[in-house]
Amino acid sequence: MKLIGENLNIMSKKYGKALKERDAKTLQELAVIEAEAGMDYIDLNIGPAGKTGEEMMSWLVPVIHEVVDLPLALDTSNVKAIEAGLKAHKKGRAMINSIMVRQERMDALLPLAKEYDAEFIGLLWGPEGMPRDENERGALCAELLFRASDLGIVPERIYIDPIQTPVNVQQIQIMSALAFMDMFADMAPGCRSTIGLSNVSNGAPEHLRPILNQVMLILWKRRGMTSAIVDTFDKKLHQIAKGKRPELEALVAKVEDGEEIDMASLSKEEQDFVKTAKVILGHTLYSDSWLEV
Ligand code: THG
Repeated sequence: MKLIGENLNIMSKKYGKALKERDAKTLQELAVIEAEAGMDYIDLNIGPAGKTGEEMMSWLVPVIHEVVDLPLALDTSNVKAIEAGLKAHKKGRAMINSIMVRQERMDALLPLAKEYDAEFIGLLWGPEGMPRDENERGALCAELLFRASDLGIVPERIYIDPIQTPVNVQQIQIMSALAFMDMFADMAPGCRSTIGLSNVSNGAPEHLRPILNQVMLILWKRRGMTSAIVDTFDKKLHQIAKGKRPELEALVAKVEDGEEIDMASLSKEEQDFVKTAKVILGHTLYSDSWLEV
């Protein structure tokens, strides 16, 4: 799986402040950490960024490319800021993060993706907001692919994002996003996929976020997800993404397939993975203390 580092974002205490203060050094240090951690892209999440977005993105892209050669994911709802980022992006192919399946967003952004030969994330968020089930996700995906192919954009440039919701809010939404991924390969050959993984653990206690993210990644990986937007500082997560923890992948698959598991024969780490998989899959109700029971 390709990894997109999420840490350069306006919500972050340290890096959000650095963005607002145009503190290049702090942001460049993060970019180098992300590259050394093996990220394939760096997400530049400047938020909606109102009037300052254009100027901020024009400044930020060359600042980051001064120290790393990675492609950058331009993460903002501000069309002018996206365009400014595309103009400033001279190393490799930029990524637009993201294009929603809404008329005005596609009208504004798909032509830019074509003009700059950029990759883009197609977010399955429609005119009525979040899709309710896998079929609505499928319909939104089909519409986006149709519009893109109409402009001559090839599937290889497109990353579909079925939207990760927090586990402590709606387990059912996670099930429908997973179900969509089961049909995705057939409906969109050659197309790629991605997911904002850390959303799954939003609002969970800080020390429990990594295991939620890790187990969720296994569930996506099992469905052929080709990339994910992730926490650069979670080393175990990277190992899983790169296929270096096959025993944990096999264990989560067993839980999903309803196979008998002898908990007493497992290590503490393995037991925690089993319990967490059961919570995400809705076999167990979410509570902040699921590992203790
Ligand atoms: N899909 C797409 N793009 C996305 C998302 C998505 N971009 C934004 C977001 N979701 C993915 N990025 C993040 C970045 C940070 C966090 C979660 C998702 C996060 N940060 C910690 C917090 O807020 O508590 C820590 C912040 C800090 O660094 O201090 O959880 O779904 N296409």
